[in-house]
Amino acid sequence: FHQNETATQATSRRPLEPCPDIPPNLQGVLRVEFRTNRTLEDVRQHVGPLLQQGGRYKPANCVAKQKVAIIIPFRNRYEHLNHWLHYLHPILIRQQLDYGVYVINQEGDGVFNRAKLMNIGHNEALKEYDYECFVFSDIDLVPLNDRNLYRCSDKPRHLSVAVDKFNFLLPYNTIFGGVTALSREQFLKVNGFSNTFWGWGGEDDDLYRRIFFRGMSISRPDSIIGRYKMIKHGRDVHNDPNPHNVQKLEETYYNIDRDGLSSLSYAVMEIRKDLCHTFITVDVQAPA
Ligand code: UDH
Repeated sequence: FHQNETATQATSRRPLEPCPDIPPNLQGVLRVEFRTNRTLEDVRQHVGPLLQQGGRYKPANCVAKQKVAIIIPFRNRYEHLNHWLHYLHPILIRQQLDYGVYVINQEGDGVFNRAKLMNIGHNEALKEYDYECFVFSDIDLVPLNDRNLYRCSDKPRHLSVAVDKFNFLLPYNTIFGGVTALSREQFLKVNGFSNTFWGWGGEDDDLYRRIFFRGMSISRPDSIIGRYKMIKHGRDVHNDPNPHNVQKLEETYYNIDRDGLSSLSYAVMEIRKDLCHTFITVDVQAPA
């Protein structure tokens, strides 16, 4: 390097190398507990210094393999959110991702619509950055192994394969709920989630069918890497199991092109940038 220039200055001029395929600082098995009371302020102090406003991060010393938007469907689970942020940010940072965390908050007390919130998260995140990969995650699932990479692969990927609540077993073979990762292309190919699964159940199975009908299959980590701990909670209000959703699974093939990203309609009420996440409150136009 030139005279009067320090080694650090010289390094900062050089274009960054791509990050290694396998992040070097992973820890493997993690200790996770939800008994500690965690406030958002605790989380801000714990992980905030590493983040940029809106829950954004990218590695300083290499170019991340992927740009990943984490989309979380949300209503009234603030305690869970604090646990999730507390555990996930350090993991995602060790995984060397260029990522942002988007919490999509359903306004009001109409019937909940998890899938539509995912579609909205996809669209809103893309307005901010050219994300290539979308990880759709429930708020109450924390991985127990940081080798479970929050990245996309050549197939839509199911990440939460061994959840403690289900004795670390897949409840059924085609399950595609909890935490999933789809590239932008994969998500477009299936026209996103259906927007019409109101209340609990079915929307994840519908997405699995869409993937299958578009000629793709899914991948999963093994059941050691894919272990998760779920935060215990009771059933939410305004999200009862909807018996119509079972019938709707017969209709995936007919609805895939007309019900999804192509027909998505909603109103953004507020976008709030916290240090640890972007919190987007939306009107999903729930049926009266
Ligand atoms: N969600 C909310 N608020 C709600 C409902 C759902 O934030 O009122 C989100 C949250 O990210 C949650 C996800 O949507 O993790 C899925 O919610 P769910 O109720 O479908 O699934 P979960 O696994 O609970 O959280 C299943 C019913 C648990 C009953 C437990 C009785 N012991």
